Order: sequence, then C-alpha cells, then structure tokens
Amino acid sequence: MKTKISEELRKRAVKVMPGGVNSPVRAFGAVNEIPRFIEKAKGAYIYDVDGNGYIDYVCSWGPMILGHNDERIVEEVKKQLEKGMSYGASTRAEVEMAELIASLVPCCEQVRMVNSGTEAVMSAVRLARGFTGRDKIIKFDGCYHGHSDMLLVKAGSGVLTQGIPGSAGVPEKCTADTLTAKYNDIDSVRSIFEKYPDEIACAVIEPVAGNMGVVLPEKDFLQKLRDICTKYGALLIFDEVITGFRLGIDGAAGRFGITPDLVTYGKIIGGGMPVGAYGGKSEIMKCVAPVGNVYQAGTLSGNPVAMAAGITQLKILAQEKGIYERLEKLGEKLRNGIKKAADDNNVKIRVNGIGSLSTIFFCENEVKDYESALRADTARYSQYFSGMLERGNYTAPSQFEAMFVSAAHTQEDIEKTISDIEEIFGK
Ligand code: KE4
Repeated sequence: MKTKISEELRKRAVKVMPGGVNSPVRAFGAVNEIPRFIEKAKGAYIYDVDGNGYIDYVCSWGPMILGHNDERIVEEVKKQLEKGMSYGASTRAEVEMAELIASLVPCCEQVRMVNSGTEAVMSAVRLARGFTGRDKIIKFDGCYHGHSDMLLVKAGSGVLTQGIPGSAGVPEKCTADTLTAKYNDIDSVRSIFEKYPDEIACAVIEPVAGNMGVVLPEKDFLQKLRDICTKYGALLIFDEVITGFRLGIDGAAGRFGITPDLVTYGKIIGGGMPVGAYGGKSEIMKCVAPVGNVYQAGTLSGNPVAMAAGITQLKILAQEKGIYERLEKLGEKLRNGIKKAADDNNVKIRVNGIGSLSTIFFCENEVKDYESALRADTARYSQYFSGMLERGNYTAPSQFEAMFVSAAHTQEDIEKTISDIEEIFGK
C-alpha cells in the first residue's frame, strides 16, 4: 500500500504539532502504522492522500452517522454559508436546535449549545455543583468525558491508550473531589455515597461505555445508579456524547428507560461540525448564566453553520423511517460475522456491542469494566489493525475505542470486511 505522501506530511506535521496531530489518538501511537492523512470522504468511505480507499469504521469517532458528506447536510450548510458564518448573536437556528432536542429527549426541557463534548460535560458538572452546592463528583474507571481537569482521572479513550493514569499538569487539588467507582459495580457507588452522604453533586457516566472499548451496562445497573443518586440528592449525568442519537433517537436514556437529571451531547448533533450541548430539566438549567449564577459561555456556541449541519442530521435521524433498524442490523451482522470468523479460526476474542457500536477485545475474559478491558492484548489488536488497514478497512487505531457503522454502510461493505477479518484471523 502506497503511503509516501502520508509519510511526507507526517514528517512536516511532527515539526509543528505535538505528535503531529490535533488529537492524540490520531497519532496511531498504539498501532504500528503510519497515520493515514485523509484527503476526502463520501458515504461509508474515506480516501487518503496516497489515493488509498477504506471502508470507514471510525466515522470521525461518531458524528458521521449518515455517512460522510450527505448531500442533504452539505446543501443546508451551503445555504447558511451564503448568509454568513458567525454573528455572535442569537439566531433562528439555535432556537430550532434547542426545540428539536427538547422534542426528541424528554429529560431535556432546556439545552445549552457549546463547541465540544469536553465543554458539554465540564459545564454539566459545574452546573451540578452549582445546583446542589456540593463539591464531590463520581466518575467511573475507564469512562472518558473529555479533557477537563477534574475528569482526567482513570479516564478512557486516549488517556487509556497512552497508558497514563491521568494527566500531568492537573494539580492534585483539581481532582481531590473526583471519586471513581467501578463500572457495573453498584456496591462501589454505594460505598462512596455512604462515606459522603451529603457531599456528592453528581455521578457522571457513559450509559454505554465507548472509551474503554464498548462496555455495556449490566442488567439494572443504570436503574440502581438512578435510584441511589435520587436517594442521596445527587444529580445523575448521562454523558451521551457517543450514544446520543446513535442508540436511537432518544439515545441510551430512551433505550434503557432511565431519566438522567442532565445529559450531554456532542458528535452527531454537529453533523461533522464542532458542536456539544448539555441539557436537563428547566429547574436545573435555570441556574446557568445569564439566568442563574453558574457561569458558562462560548464565542462560537450555536454557530449557524454548525447548527445547519446538526439540525439537518438530527431531522433526518428523527424522520427517516427504518434508519435505526438498519443501523442495528448492520451492527449485528458485523458482530456475528466477527464472532464466526474467530470461532472458525480458533481466535480468542470478545466482541462487545450494541446497535451500531462494537469493539473486538483480544482477550478470552468477559469485558465488563476497566480492569477486564485492560486484560486485552494490545499487541494483537495492533496486528489486527494493520491487517484491516492493508485490506482497506479503517478502524479505531486503539483497542480502547469503538467501531462505528453508519447508515451509508451496506451489507456488502460488512461482508467484505468480515471476509477480510476471516483472512486476518486465518493468519
Ligand atoms: P470532545 O471534546 O472530543 O468533542 O468530546 C469528549 C468526549 C466526551 N464524552 C465522551 C463519551 C466521548 O467519547 C468524548 C470524546 N470521544 C473521543 C473518542 N472516544 C474523541 C476522539 C478523540 O479524542 O480524538
């Protein structure tokens, strides 16, 4: 496979950007490959600067749920561009976006747009602290909620990929009030609440974890978490930056029938543009400036171009019949095909997944939390990744991420990838 131009670009990139990237996971640090510099994308496919084409299972880490460059989204973005890019003033589009999210997600009576998932979760945690007047927060080992100081504790995604417990540059006092519990272990949550019965502002969780690889909540875990937060007067925050509008139009909250107090979004609601959001009951959201005294702001929050992309994508997801059933079927087909390929070749893996989200763990044990995810063989994952890349499948360059499928993927794409995986496992 030709990678000459990617290699040339990488040589330039590392001179002027840390690790040659604007986000660590893109550096391919955990896999032994040259990062492919992407030139363009369409539907389920991306093409690198050397002209290699790939079936895309990263989908920009989730946003491109309809596939790349859906004409309907491009059309609306172009229309907005004719009218201007940013005003720093209120627009009709922001109202439409907020009304749309409120109409689709029952727990979201009010919503505030921001520019990333990090900002969304950081702001939601600040709001929970402001609303309850409490300082301590609970997060779960292996969950990643963006890179705000207080949440970089035993985080997943790039932090886990880098194999670092947290981050340098985060003073101990910034994380002193961040308590970590074990995913799927409600006793670990209960013991924290029993120790600090009236000090916990919130528990923040990925209702389906995507950042230690995909890890599903075990039966009743989320309901028990909901109940214990209610019992102690702590807010439950669902970080749905990945799962929001992916697991269904009402996300994990709708799929599992749990009502969080606050929910955060990113990725899909931007349609490929930089967008995040947090929302919840008006009673809580009214604490946010300028109405309340929990401050949060953003120059490009609710940017009209980003709103045009995000509103169009959400409307298609809400209106197009059968789109989620299609995503479910594609995800199931992929997982079943991978499992069969592993069985046929006596390769020991675990495949976790739900809907259009999947992860292959290279381990024999069940993966249900941070510790069990860490048992995966990352060297074997790296070999698998290279095998996928050279056969034209672009998947997550880290064991601790998710594989995404979009509505643009076809049965044939999945079949092609599965036959490639059979070949890789056969070796
Ligand atoms: P951003 O600030 O990257 O938009 O969102 C942070 C975030 C918050 N919450 C969850 C559940 C997330 O998954 C993320 C970001 N996800 C990673 C991929 N696992 C983004 C990819 C990257 O860091 O480059």
